[in-house]
Amino acid sequence: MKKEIFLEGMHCKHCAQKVKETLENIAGIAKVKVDLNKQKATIKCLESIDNKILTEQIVALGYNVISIEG
Ligand SMILES: [Cu+2]
Repeated sequence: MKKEIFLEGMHCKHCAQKVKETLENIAGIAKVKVDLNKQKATIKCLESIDNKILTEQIVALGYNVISIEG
């Protein structure tokens, strides 16, 4: 299962890395790719993950979630 998370507020490589690490730590997420230029995180999940959880984790870091697709 693949999901695309469209974000707002990542300014540099460190932001992207923080988002990547946070998403990687969520149980059920197998692979995370963060594209800083596109402000997008692509995740591969092994099980269904509630979008609310993804949003909460990202907002807690200080970034906004515009939408989640997939
Ligand atoms: Cu940054």
